[in-house]
Amino acid sequence: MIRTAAILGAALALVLGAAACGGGGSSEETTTEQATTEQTTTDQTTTEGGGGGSASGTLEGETGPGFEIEVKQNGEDAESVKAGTYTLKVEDKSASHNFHLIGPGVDKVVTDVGFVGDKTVTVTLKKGTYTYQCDPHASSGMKGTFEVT
Ligand SMILES: [Cu+2]
Repeated sequence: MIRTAAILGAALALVLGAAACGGGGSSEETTTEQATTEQTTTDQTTTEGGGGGSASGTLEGETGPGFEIEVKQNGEDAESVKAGTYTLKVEDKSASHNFHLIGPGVDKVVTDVGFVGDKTVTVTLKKGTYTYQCDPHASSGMKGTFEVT
């Protein structure tokens, strides 16, 4: 009799359970609020001519058409004007007259005899008395004065 040896092979089954890799860390989103900085730029540069508290403004001169000459400030006859730098606008209405301003630091013929029209100049007025005149007729009284304080 032939004996058959039965070989029992043992099978090893290795069951590797796949480890589920769940539950990952949730990343938190951090929202940083940015503060809004309002930049209000108030930068008004006031330029005043002369500085040191001196005044500025406009003076209006007029000569002619008759034998009249005058200087006005704010529409009124200039009598007392504060020291400072002024725009002097002269209206010359006659070819027979001129406009000449004389005073401390100023000796300016703004319009000539023969000229008719407007001329604008800048004058720096200091304390003292200023005379405006028409040269050919100053001796006849075609002149005036104002004080600068
Ligand atoms: Cu004149």
